[in-house]
Amino acid sequence: MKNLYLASKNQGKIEEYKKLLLNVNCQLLLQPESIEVKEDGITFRENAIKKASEVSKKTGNYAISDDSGICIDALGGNPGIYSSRYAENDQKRIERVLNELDGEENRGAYFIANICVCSPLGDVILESEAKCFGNIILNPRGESGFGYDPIFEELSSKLTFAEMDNDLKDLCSHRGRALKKITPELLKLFA
Ligand code: ITT
Repeated sequence: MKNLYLASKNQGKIEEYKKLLLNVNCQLLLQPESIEVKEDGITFRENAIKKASEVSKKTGNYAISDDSGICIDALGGNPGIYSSRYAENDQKRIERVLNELDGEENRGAYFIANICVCSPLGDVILESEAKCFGNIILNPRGESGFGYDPIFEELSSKLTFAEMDNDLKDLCSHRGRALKKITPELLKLFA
């Protein structure tokens, strides 16, 4: 069985990938603490490529990365690529967004995920992107998930990501749908 490093230190993402990759016949390994990737790209795609290629080159194994974030219409697409750096923790990031949207009627937003898979030599072999549309609600709802989940109400279900069980979030989320697009290739790669 081939190794696949998950190029992420985000515990919320790690839990989701452990489940999303269950059918792929790989040994899923976590990014070694010693590897720090500087996310200085100006697009989600650039950062995703950087994370997967650095981790694959440094470990000599396949690596999969995910650069994601929430883009809010009334904030001109912010926090976008700065989603994880918008404040010092999830609660403060949520407070900042809610404050910035205070009195704003346009609450439209989307989550986006760019996934990249690199070969053991650091070459990009698979890429995928997906978005999930919704609205930023006035008061957080739900206990599951991570990050901005409690304030993002998905458009069709009217549930926040934090109110969904894992299966439902995987079905409609940016991450779940981006991964689904490349699942046939992943299954072949690790067959
Ligand atoms: P890694 O780079 O180590 O994977 P990170 O948290 O820095 O971790 P990103 O740069 O991709 O990852 O930032 C993504 C941020 O966007 C993440 O920290 C959350 O705040 C937010 N985010 C992404 N996907 C999310 C989701 O499904 N639910 C809630 N928030 C999400």
